[in-house]
This record gives sequence, structure tokens and C-alpha cells, in this order.
Amino acid sequence: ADQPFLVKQREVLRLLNKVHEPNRYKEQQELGNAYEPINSLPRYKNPAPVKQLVRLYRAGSLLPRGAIFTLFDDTHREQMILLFESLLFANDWETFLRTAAWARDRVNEGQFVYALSVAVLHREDTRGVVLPPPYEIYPHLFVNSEVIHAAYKAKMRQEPAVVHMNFTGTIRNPEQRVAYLGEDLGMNSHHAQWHMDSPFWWKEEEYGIPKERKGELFYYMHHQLIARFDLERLSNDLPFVEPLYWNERIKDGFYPQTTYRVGGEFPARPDNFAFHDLQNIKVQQMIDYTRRVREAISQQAVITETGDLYNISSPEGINVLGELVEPSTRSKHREYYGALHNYGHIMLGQITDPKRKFNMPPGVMEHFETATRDPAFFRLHKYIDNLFYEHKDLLPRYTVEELDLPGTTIEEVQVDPLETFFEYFDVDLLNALDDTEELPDVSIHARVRRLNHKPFVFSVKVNSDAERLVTVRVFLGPKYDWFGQEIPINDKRHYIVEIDKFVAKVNAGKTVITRKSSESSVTIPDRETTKVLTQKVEDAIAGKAQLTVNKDVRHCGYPDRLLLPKGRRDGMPFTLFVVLTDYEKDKVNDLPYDYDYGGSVSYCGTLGHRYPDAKPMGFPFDRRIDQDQFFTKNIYQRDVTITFKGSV
Ligand code: CUO
Repeated sequence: ADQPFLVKQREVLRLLNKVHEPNRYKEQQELGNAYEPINSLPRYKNPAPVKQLVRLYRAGSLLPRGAIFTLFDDTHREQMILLFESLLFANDWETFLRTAAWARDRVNEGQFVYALSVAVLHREDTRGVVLPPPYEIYPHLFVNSEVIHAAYKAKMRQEPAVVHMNFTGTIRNPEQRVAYLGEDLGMNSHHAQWHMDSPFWWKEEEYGIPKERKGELFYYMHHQLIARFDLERLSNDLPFVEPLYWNERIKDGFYPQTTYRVGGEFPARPDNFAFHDLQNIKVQQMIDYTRRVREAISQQAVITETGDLYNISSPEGINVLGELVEPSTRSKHREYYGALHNYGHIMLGQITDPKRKFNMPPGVMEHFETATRDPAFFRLHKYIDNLFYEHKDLLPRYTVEELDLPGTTIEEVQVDPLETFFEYFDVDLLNALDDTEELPDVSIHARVRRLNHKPFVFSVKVNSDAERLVTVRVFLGPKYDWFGQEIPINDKRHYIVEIDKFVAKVNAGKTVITRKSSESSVTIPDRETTKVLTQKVEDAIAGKAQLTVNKDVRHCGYPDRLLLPKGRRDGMPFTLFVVLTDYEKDKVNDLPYDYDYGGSVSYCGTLGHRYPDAKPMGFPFDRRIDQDQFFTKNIYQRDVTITFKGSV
């Protein structure tokens, strides 16, 4: 790699090193101290944000360092956006670095990490720069209090340590059986990174960076998270998730047993707790928003800010609904339809201190890094998802013409035995502990249990009347429900998870397409640790080793370990689906057909290209299915068994 890129990679790592402490890198610190953004306004494409940021800083109105940052707080977020825009609008790398170095010790560290990360992900000149995994930048959000206390003890004693971490709760809480998913580090970092790639506060026109189909991706990625959670529930003898509702009590409480670095424990919610009016969001408001969204769905049109009706009966309607419900800055009418989803996070996050009487810190639902820990996360999202399906179910079924790929038949699908197991993983807690003058850092890790599966290969035997490029869409769904009844396909489609999607060439006659689980378009491998990454960069800069740079590197992506649901010890039957469609019709970008965009397009889309599939996300399972005419010859289903091989 070229030296300048390596320098960028090194500087970003330094900026994010121990963000809670003053910058340890003297050069960067001096660079920041010497910089006066206000005297450098011509260095920014749009100087307004940086001007405003400095004004707030000088007035002492910024969120102080050490305070808890949440994206859901309007003021916190607006300030973070000012910094993000200052970084995005910096005309060149030099200005970017100076601005970041200046902000590093002056702006709240939570805001800083967020703004810097989103800027690095979106600037052209930082493409390929790898960010450290979020669980190493701020471990407090990912491990529980017990681990943090033990880590402190180890540091005091100056003894390297590996601290075992258990999932939250006890076996008396049935929800704990699936805590391994909601508390999975990879799951939580995928979710956090997803929201950095697709921020709800994104201003497409101002930034000049389009986020095409963002509303649809919001629906689809979250739908898939719930479907995956449901398959884990089924694997553990739990029924599918029930949606919550604003005027109903939330049956299951949640005790996060997690601590902020400063600011105390995350608030807990007892069983059977009801929603409460907050100072600025009322329960009745949520009910009204819901009614209006449902009205829009049943009329297949939303009311815009100018009072016009905007049709949502086309396949693109889901995108408009996604933008409306999340909502994004592109909501057709923010005031009328409100902010169902974002407010839902806040309502749950503040449920135990709605009047702010006790000044409790934000709940787990108020950070994307921690939200899936609370089982109510999946209940909120199922409720949102059901709205999306009210809409999808009004669309016509796919016709045989839309489903079929004439001349192409799948004759057989073979797959290796599917086996899952638990393994240990060690998280570096270096950043969790405060620096002290007297005590040098010692190596301290949290040892967590996590689900994994044996790598597998599947092969699809295709018979075609001509050479053609086909999109291969692979899905997995449950076979039986919680009562042991076989699930009809039209119900099953709600619980079907995407396993892979890729383009392959078939010849005239027979072709066998093979594919490895590691190649899945849904997942990314384990993130590189800060330590390893830093070492690699230092070695490359010193000329001791080469560093391969992947300009398409993705931080968003479901963890490859979780590609398969756990299944059961005695083998659990699932249905595997393979669907072939015509790549010439699916094609969107002018890139080679086997280009992988960094490897996790299914749930994360791309950075810098259009979503590389013209079909509605989740096709063909996103609409109602008529069993009798669904299975054209290019759509194949078979039973597979997932066997859980045991615990560590
Ligand atoms: Cu990802 Cu609700 O949007 O958590």
C-alpha cells in the first residue's frame, strides 16, 4: 500500500485510542492544540457546521467530556452532526486530520467516536481505512459490570487476567436461553455499524452522498434480525416473538447488569411494566402515529407535508414507508406520522424514569450498540415489522412470469452436514480501564461464549437451455412451529432468513454451482483486533511487512459465526430454499457480475454504489404466497437438519 494510506490508517487508530483519556500521541495533541478551525474556514466545502461547532465549544454549550452520549437525544445528536459535517466537509486529508485532532480532546468522546467513524466510512480519501471493533473502543457497552469490576481488580494487582462473562439473568428467566444472540458482540457491532452506514439523520442532498433504498433496507435488515431471533427461539423451545403495543404491559422485564464508564448502571425494567408518558413523548401520541401509518397503508397512500397524497402501492412503496416509520430526514410528513420507531427506542429506554425524577442514565434501547440485549428490542421491531407486512400483504402476489426463469431448472441441491456449537472468544478490555500514573496497563480480557458453526459448502445442480448469468438466492426457514405443526409456506415466509445471494454463470446443459458458507453475502468474518491492526500498520510503515488494503472493507455485516441458527442436539429440521433469477434483470451497477462490494451486501447494501439487486429485498418471500403456483422450476426447497454439537 502507498505510504499516505498507511499514515491515514495509523492516524485514525491513534485518534480512537483510549478516547476517554487525553490524546497520548503528543504529535496529534499538538496538532490539535495548534489548530484554529475558525481561522481555516476556506478549508471546508461548507464552513457553517465547523463555525457553529466552535461557537458552541467556546460558549461551553457542548456536551461535556465524560457525559453519556445518545444519538436519540436531539441536542447530543445535533452537536455530533456538526462535528461529522466538519469532518466530512474538510477539503483534504490534512484539514480532516487537524479538525479531528482538535475535536479529539475537546468534544465529548461518544460524539467524537460516532462522528469520526461515520466520516471515515463516507469520505472518499479514507476508503479502506479499518476502524477498531466497537467492543474494543468502548467495552462498557458490550460486557457486563461484573467483568469490568474484575478487570479493575486485575489491573490494581498488576496481573494479566481473563475474566469469564456470563449471559445476563438466570435460567429462571426463559428469555435468557436466547441471550447468546441478543448479547453477542458481533451482533451488536453489526447493528451499531449498520446504523453508521445508514444514519436516520443523513442529509443526502447536503452531503452529496445518496443512500438509495435506505428505508427499504431499514425494513429488511431489521426484519431479518427478528426472523433470525425467532429461529434461535425455536431452537430453544421458545415461541416466536410477540409484538408489543403502547397500551399493553411489557411482560418480560430486563436487568442489563451493565455499567456506564461514568454515570452508573444501565436502568433496569421490572416484569409487567407499562409504557409511561415522557416529558416530550406521550403514549397517546404513539397510538395516534400508529393509526395514521395504518391508515396510509390501507389507503396505499401517505399524506405529504403539502397535503398531497403520495402513492405507495408500487414496489417502491416500502422505501417510503421505511423512511416514514424510522423516520429518516426523508419522511414525507414528519409531524403527522411522527417518529414511531425512534420514539419507541426512547420510550423503552426511559420507561423506568419517565419524568426524569431520578436522573437515570439512558437505557440499553437508547444506543444501537446495546439495544438488542433487551428482548423488548425484538418486540418493538416486530411491531414495526408487522406494519411493513400490512403493506406488503396488500401488494399482488408475484405472478408465475415474475417467479419463473424459463429454460432453467434446479435439479438438486446438496449441502454438507450443518452443525453448530458454542466456543469461547476473548475481548480485549484495554480501553475499559482508566489510565493511572502509577499503574501501567496489563493484558485483561473478557472471555465470552458465542455461537459458531462448522464451515459448510452447498452445491446447486442446474439444467439450463442456454448459457446465462443467474442470481442465486439462498434462504433458510423453519419447518415446524413451536407446537410441532408444519408451517405452511405463506406463514413460513415471515421467518425465512437470507443465507446468501450471488451471481453465477450456468452453461447450456448441466452446471453444478458450488459455494462456501464463508462466502456468504450476509456476513463478515471476525473483526481485526486493534492490537493486531496497529501492529500490522506499524510493520508496514517500517517496511517490515506488506499491508493489503481492501478499499471495499465493510464494518457492517452479520457475524459469519451466526449464519446458521443453533438448531437442537437431536437435529432440528429446517427448510432450505434456492431461487434462481435472471441476472440481466437484477443487474443494477456497471461492475463485473462477481464483484462482491466488500462481502455483506444483503443486509448492509454497499458504500458508494447502488444496492446491487433490482428485486425487492427479500424477494420472493416478501409477498403473500400461493402455494400452488409458487414453486416454478427455478425455485427449489428441501429439508435440512441443523445439529447443535454442544457447549464449551
Ligand atoms: Cu436498528 Cu431500532 O433500529 O434498532
